[in-house]
Amino acid sequence: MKTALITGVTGQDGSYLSEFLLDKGYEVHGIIRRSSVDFRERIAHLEGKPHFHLHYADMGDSMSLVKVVGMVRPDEIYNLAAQSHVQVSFDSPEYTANVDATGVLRVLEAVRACGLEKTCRIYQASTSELYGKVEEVPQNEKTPFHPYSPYAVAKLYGYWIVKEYREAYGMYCCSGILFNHESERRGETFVTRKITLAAARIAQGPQDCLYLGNMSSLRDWGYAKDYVECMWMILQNDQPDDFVIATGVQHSVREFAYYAFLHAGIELEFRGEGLDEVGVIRSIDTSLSTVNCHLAVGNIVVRVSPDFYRPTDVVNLWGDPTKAKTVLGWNPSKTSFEQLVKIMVDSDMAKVAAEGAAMKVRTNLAEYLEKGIVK
Ligand code: NAP
Ligand code: F7E
Repeated sequence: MKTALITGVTGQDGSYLSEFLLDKGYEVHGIIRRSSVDFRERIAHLEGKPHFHLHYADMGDSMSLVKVVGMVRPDEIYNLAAQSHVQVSFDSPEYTANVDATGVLRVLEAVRACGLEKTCRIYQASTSELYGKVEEVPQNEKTPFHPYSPYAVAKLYGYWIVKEYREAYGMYCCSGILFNHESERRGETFVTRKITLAAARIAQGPQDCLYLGNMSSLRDWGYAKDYVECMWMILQNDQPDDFVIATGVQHSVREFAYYAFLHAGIELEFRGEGLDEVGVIRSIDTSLSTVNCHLAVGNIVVRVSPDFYRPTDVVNLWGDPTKAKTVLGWNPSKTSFEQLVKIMVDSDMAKVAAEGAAMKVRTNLAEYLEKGIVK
């Protein structure tokens, strides 16, 4: 039985990768922190399972990493832990560098300190943000990097230190240069999830308007569940190497919003430009029982806020997954853009409906308590 150690196990990718590796028969160990940014709900269903184990450690604490690596002695490490929000990296650049850049070095050194450099394979979660202010479209493994945020600069260090340890010490360590990948487990402040949650809330009532930043930004969005398979495939390859993981299809934030709202029963029309751009309701699918009856054609439900503009924004990401397809046999077209939007909206429609039902129960209970109907 193979043993894997996952940093960032509580995150979107860590949770899917844990499920994937458990299904493959791995013993899975994950690193968690005392204070999680997101609640541990993504892995709650795995906790207590026989081959799933959690350990406290932190990417900023070498000693804790050495201890866990020494105890687990993994065959494979998936280094997914990061301060992963690009906009946040402008507010906390030093913290981002410590976790996303030096953190990678700490993992590599932990493996060496434990004498596992000849046996342990390491996957590093690299990113399309390395292409940043892009110098070529679409981007592949040979496209020059031009990082365009503190996050990207930190991740560039991670990419190069992995390459360096591969060449200097003959370690089996690789970077997956992943383009944006989303899911129903995506953090709620990333643009896709922010949109699908808002579309569900606006359709069902509890929200009036969604505020976005640059809607013209272009991304190559894939499904996280498909991408974790490729992370594993990268570590099963004969030779350690770096791979672009992407779908090869590009859409704007505006298009994502259009399809998400459409799936929630609201057709949008975008009017105006820049800060004055708005998303207006063109039509409503009244056959959907979930659509709130207070909505009307002509209502403005999307607006632009400068709060979500970035000091430098990456606006043209589009990946070329040919190498992963041909060398690893990975299928980049398993889940289409339309399917991805549908999966996310369906999940958020159900979540918002459940929140509404729970709220109703609480309100009724408060009323019954007040009237003395229940005690
Ligand atoms: P995510 O949901 O934000 O998860 C990040 C994970 O890192 C969480 O488990 C978090 O733990 C952990 N973490 C953060 N700081 C840590 C620290 N100091 N010590 C230990 N753990 C820490 O990210 P994701 O979307 O799954 O992405 C996984 C990785 O792929 C990240 O490295 C990200 O930068 C990279 N990436 C993501 C994408 C994408 O589109 N999703 C694309 C390219 C690359 P807590 O729960 O304790 O906060
Ligand atoms: O932004 C624009 C924003 O925050 C996408 C991380 O997983 O993928 C992710 O980073 C685009 C940007 O993801 C809003 O300006 C408009 O151009 O969803 P995002 P990201 O920055 O691409 C890469 C590959 C990673 O490696 C990262 O870890 O959408 N945008 N309006 C907005 N973005 C956000 N968050 N919120 C808005 O309101």
